[in-house]
Amino acid sequence: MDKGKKVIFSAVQPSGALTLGNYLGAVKNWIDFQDKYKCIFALADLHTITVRQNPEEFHKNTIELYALFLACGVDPDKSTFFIQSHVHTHSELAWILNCYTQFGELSRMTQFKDKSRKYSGNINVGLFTYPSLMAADILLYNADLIPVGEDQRQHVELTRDIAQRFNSIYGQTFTLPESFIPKAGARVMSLQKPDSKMSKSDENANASVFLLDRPEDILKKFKRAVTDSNSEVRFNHEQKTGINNLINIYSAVTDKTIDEVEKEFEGRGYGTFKTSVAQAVIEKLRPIQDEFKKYMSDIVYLEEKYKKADKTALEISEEVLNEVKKKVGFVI
Ligand code: ATP
Ligand code: LTN
Repeated sequence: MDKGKKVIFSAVQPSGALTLGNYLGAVKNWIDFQDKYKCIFALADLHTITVRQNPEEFHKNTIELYALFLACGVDPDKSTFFIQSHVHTHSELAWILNCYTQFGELSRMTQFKDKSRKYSGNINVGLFTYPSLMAADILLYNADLIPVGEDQRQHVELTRDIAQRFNSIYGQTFTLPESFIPKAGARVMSLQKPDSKMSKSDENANASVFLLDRPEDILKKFKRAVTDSNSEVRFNHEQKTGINNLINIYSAVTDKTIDEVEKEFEGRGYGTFKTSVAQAVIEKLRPIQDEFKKYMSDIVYLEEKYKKADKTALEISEEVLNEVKKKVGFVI
């Protein structure tokens, strides 16, 4: 590993097509980090099976997502971009960390509570221990910074607690990670229910904009976006209205500040604004969609890139796992 450079780690689950929320909250920042830091990224496919998947779709989503990340600008020659289930150290450290994570801590995780409600017929143990696997992902690379959306902050904090606990029992072993949460785009909300976050597994097709959506569908979704009965394009700090979400999206996509956006649309009404947001998103996504098609037509290239990254990830993480095992007292 490059000594001296801070380590960035992040992952996304291949649980469906990426949304604009995933892009603005996570992926966009990954790209910006690549030149300055040692970047390690993963497709968190072991996390994905905490919710029941259709095998063919899950398989297809994983390959497509790998291609989509490259299309978004993840450079496999600059960053290590691997598939979590290909690197056995993750499951192994996750088990060990389970034994240093308290039942009470996991019970307090809001994602667990939300998902238990959403998938009430399948509240499996994996869903419960999801954060210890995520902690393993992070700690295996001694990552310093974790770029994620707001919803993952709690999991990164728990990772710090677990690392600290382990270090205090066995001596300095793990680096304590910090989350990196972008200002604009940290929490992109559903276009239909602006009080919940935009999510790739939302059943309402109009609620989420997907990176591979056709321009006409993107326009339709923004035109139908739920807003309040006012008409002034102003950020309302007291209420989490749909208009706040649209302003946020426009600001993140165009790199303009909220003030600049308000000025640009002064006296122009919600209708015009919705069309402009759609247009800005369409233009942002066009080159990504073109690149995606190119990568998908060369599966051999994709395979070559993830296999190389899997190998690098294994080499780095095995060292950390062995140190942990030694400290705990395993015969190795
Ligand atoms: P699922 O619907 O399967 O739970 P998801 O859309 O919530 O998926 P994840 O795979 O859990 O997406 O998250 C991938 C990354 O995208 C994480 O860093 C997460 O914080 C970020 N993210 C997810 N949804 C949003 C959102 N609406 N706004 C900003 N960032 C988001
Ligand atoms: N739980 C994350 C995905 C994820 C992750 C990680 C993110 C799995 N392991 C490690 C950052 C670091 C999510 O996207 N919901």
